[in-house]
Amino acid sequence: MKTLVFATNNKHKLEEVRQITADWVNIVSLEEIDCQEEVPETADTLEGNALLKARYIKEHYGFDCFADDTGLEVEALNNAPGIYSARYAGPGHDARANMRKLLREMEGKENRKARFRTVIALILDDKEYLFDGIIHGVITAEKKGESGFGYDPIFMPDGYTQTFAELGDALKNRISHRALAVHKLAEFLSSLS
Ligand code: ITT
Repeated sequence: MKTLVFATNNKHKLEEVRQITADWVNIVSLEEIDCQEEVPETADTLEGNALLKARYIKEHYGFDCFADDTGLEVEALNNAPGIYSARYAGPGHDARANMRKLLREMEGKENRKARFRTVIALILDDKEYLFDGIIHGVITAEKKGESGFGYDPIFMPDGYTQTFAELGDALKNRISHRALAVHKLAEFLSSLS
């Protein structure tokens, strides 16, 4: 089985990707390679940030690896918060404050369309590859559900009547932006062997 470092400090992402990839790749966390740094995310696109994170780990630790950068893009807000999703309400990763701000910005808006977009950057044998995954949905009027993380309680994917946080991890990990990107990564890796 292939072994890859997953360059993320987000333990929810790590858990999701481990569930999605279960039996075809051995995922090593940053903790396991003794990396405690906040990896820089200073680019202005998801692609750029995913590459920055992966390159940082390759350069400083020498491992083949991949990174995920994800944004929630809301149509009525000109695709905000986008690359600023993690710090929408200010520095830090306070999901409650971020959701509160987004719900406030959406008050009175008829167009509730939004999408989650994940870009995965893979560095393998000194080459770089990108894979993406998009899921369309709407921003709900209030938070609902307990599972998942981040904006999951206010995002309802198209074709469903519950938020990601109500639908639960198993369903989310079958249909999500991240699952779609991870499956592209999987196809690519299996095409090599
Ligand atoms: P790493 O950069 O260390 O991977 P991060 O949490 O900073 O972790 P991002 O830069 O990709 O990750 O930030 C995206 C933010 O968007 C993240 O903090 C979450 O709040 C939110 N987010 C990402 N994926 C999500 C998902 O599947 N469901 C809900 N919210 C998500």
